[in-house]
Amino acid sequence: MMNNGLFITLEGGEGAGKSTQMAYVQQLIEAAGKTLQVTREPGGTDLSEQIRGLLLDHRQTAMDSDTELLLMFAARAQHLAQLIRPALAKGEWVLCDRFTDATYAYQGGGRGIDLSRIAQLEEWVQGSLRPDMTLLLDLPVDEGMARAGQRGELDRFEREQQAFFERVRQTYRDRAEAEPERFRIIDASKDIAQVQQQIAAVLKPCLNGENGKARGLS
Ligand code: Z5A
Repeated sequence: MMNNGLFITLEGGEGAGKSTQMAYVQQLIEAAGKTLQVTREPGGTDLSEQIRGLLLDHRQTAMDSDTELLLMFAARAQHLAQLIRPALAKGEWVLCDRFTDATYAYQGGGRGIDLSRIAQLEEWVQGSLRPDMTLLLDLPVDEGMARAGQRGELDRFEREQQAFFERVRQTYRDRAEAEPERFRIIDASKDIAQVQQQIAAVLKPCLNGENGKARGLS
């Protein structure tokens, strides 16, 4: 029987620790003997990384919200076609730093675009493909901003105000509440080692093959 790889996404607000924890998640999955593709959004392919450059460029102050939304899905369409779907079709695992939940959180919650419009694009670009598991690194916005504040030049999203990030966080939490079978909420306010312990605990069943499922690669 074909061994199904899982599609796992990491989500969270500003400074939640995704970049810090990606390497740990990668290490856990690879140590369990799985073949893994590690990737990110927006980005993951040459073309999608070029679109990322446009999206994050702080000089693009005139970018319309609809343009931003469509660029996110344009980058995603290429990423799915070139990397994510081929990997899953081969039975490999895919670990992605952000995916469509970020679009609901940032373009929906943050920018105020109607969530039903995002759902239409999701259906068009992804068909039935959804992550098998989403780890949501959740922490209060001010704590995340304080952590992220150590950085140098801020990108177009990092220049947003606290109210924007509060809406982002609330949208993530609403989605996690609506889909408890897919989301695992991680308390990201704990120290790095404690966050890792929570991640290891929620991933263990999948790594032991107790949480596998057939995926419709439409
Ligand atoms: N975006 C969107 O709008 N719509 C979409 O559909 C998608 C994305 C897919 C790029 O994302 C932007 O794209 C993003 C949303 C938008 N913009 N924002 N904001 P990104 O994921 O590439 O960039 P990011 O969100 O800016 O990541 P980040 O702010 O770097 O956060 P992070 O990766 O979660 O944090 P980190 O770099 O791991 O940690 C931040 C600092 O905290 C660092 O100094 C760490 O050492 C420290 N840290 C980490 N964990 C801890 C703990 N547990 N305790 C104490 N300190 C910690």
